[in-house]
Amino acid sequence: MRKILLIIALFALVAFTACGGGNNDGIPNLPNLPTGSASGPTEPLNATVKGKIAFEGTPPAPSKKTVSDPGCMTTGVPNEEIVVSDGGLENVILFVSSGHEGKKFAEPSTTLTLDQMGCQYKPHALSIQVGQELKISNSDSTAHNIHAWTEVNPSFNEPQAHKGDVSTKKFPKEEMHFPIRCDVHNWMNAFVGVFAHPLHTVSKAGGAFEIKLPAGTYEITAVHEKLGTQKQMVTVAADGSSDLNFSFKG
Ligand SMILES: [Cu+2]
Repeated sequence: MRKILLIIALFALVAFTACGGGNNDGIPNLPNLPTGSASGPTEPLNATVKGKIAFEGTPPAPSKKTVSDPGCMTTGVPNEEIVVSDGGLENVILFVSSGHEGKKFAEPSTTLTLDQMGCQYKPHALSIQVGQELKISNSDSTAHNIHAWTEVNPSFNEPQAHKGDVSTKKFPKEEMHFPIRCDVHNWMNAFVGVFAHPLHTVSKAGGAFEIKLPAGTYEITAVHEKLGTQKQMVTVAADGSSDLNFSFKG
């Protein structure tokens, strides 16, 4: 009897460990939506939703992490958790979270890049389509490793020991969101969202963003790695443009 209880306890422990309980910042993963199931022609992305992610409050003073590795070619890297420029919040991932169901979209045809340069990931935040190529490279004269802390997609953890090392990855499932980290330099991380459609982007300088999409009414979700998630509805006509603004409190 004692042996059986021990086995049950072990199974429970394994199940608990395997579940994980979502991302460590409390943002749940998206459900795994089927991809490529819609039939007919692909949707023209002939409408635009654009706007600004405002940052409310006092932006944090830019802090720098002291770097001792000479291969980083820098003595300090900026903290990228909250990046504010011109009153706008950068590195917010924006995506269509409803309204796109049943629409068929073109397969991704471009390759995105994630470079390790100056012992930082560039870009810090990126959004990518399921099946789209991501070229991850090392531009530094030091050893990095690329460690994807996925929960839905297959994880990977590979050394990139030399300048010029390149690895190309694809993500088979939607996942919002996961970090890619370098275990050698513990401040290095990138923040990645994978979507089954091309209706997503990342806010840039000044918090500006633009998403190309088909005409329709959509729920747009905006996610920041530290400041949480917001959702808003927007309607846009074919060949038209609609403004949409968010505001995150620091
Ligand atoms: Cu590194």
